[in-house]
Amino acid sequence: MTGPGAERQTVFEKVLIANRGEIALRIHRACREMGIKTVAVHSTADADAMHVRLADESVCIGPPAARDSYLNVPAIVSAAAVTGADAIHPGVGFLSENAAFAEIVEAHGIAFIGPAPAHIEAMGDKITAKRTMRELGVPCVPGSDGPVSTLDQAKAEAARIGYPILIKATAGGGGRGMKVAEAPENLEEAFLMARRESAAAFGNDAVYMERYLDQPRHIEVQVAGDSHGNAVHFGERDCSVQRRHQKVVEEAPSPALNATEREAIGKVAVDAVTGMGYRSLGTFEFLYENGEFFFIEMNTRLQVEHPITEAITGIDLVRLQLQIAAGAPLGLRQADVSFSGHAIECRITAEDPVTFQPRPGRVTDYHAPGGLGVRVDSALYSGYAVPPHYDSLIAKLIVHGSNRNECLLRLRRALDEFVIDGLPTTIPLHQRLMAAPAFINGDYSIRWLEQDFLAG
Ligand code: MV4
Repeated sequence: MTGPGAERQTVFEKVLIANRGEIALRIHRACREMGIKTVAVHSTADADAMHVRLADESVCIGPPAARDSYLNVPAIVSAAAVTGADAIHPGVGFLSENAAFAEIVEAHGIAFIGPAPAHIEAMGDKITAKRTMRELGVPCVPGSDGPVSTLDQAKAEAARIGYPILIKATAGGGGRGMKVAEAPENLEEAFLMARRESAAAFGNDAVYMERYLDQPRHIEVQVAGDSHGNAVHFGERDCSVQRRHQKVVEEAPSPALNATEREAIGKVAVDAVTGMGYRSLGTFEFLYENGEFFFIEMNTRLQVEHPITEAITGIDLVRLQLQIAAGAPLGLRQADVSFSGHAIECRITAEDPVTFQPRPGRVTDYHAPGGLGVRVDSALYSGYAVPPHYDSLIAKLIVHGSNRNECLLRLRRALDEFVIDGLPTTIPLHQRLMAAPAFINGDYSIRWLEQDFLAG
């Protein structure tokens, strides 16, 4: 499962960053600190982007629409070939979990900074992912052990699993193609709707069934495995504060777990990484309810919320990801990973803070907060025009404190200092969230933001 040249070198000379915005900047920073040259690729809408300015070289790969630029595989691979990049970092979103892209990159003798294509593909198919995990001893949500293709089969499975039932797309993720059946009389409609939505969204109408968990928390475990059989975990993140499957706030550690649960879930994830021979950073997503963990999905990429894990462990995860992709051993054992304090990330988007309508525009004035324990990952600057073509995330505010309360006090202070003028942002939403009793008490589920906080 090692990439080309894995044994030959310990670090890359030049990395092409196949992404944009704050994450492209984050990857550039890791490369620069490692003495690695960077190539920025960008659409015509991103010619003035911060990562383009900072990179050693840049290549325009197409017009604004992502499908013509950041998803344009021939343009990206050509840019790598022309600039002599020896590796491509896909960032998050876009091509980061596209197994065919990883394969094409490697076929061109360029290292893909991520896992083996076979692992991306296996985890991209949610039934294969669950089956793999179940065989490795990872607890999964009770459900069908494979696709459910007929209504009769769905009825039989539902009777066995018990209601309420959730029907999910095999090709899914992000909540599309998901339908709940509360009782037997709702099953037919839910089954047919889930299949129809899955076919429309993914070109694949295969679905599977699970027991529906009503008020779980979304808790994910950050792991890393190398090409020498070593694996560690970096603890968990609680990402339950979501709206329409978009994370809004994340924190580490989860306020819901005790030390025993934390250790247990970390061990489960590490054993699965070792069992799979998985190489790279990865994240195991679990639903947690009534003291029980259930695996739902594995992400085979760097995640947007990785900085909170960096804050509590002091480890540069992007540097580690680059080293692993170059074939280096992890260089740390589980006992070397120590956890300190508490971290919270607020995702700030260029959206109306009440309606969540995207509001791109020009930043007329910008001032980022600072001070002890405050990190801002953002590609914004005064005068920058946020383009309308992409995700509305414009800044991540990551605050670390020696305990959760100190972290909260510091986060409120940092939010009050943050100035982004010229366009509406979700900073006021975060200010209200950080004053909400349920958040302060750590007492929230995946339903809380939409059903209580925003509804009430
Ligand atoms: C679930 C669930 C309840 N029960 N599975 C949402 C997208 C996909 N990643 C999995 N998702 C869910 N799976 C069972 N058996 C509830 C969700 C879910 C959710 C999960 C994590 C974070 C936010 C969520 C919001 C709505 C639904």
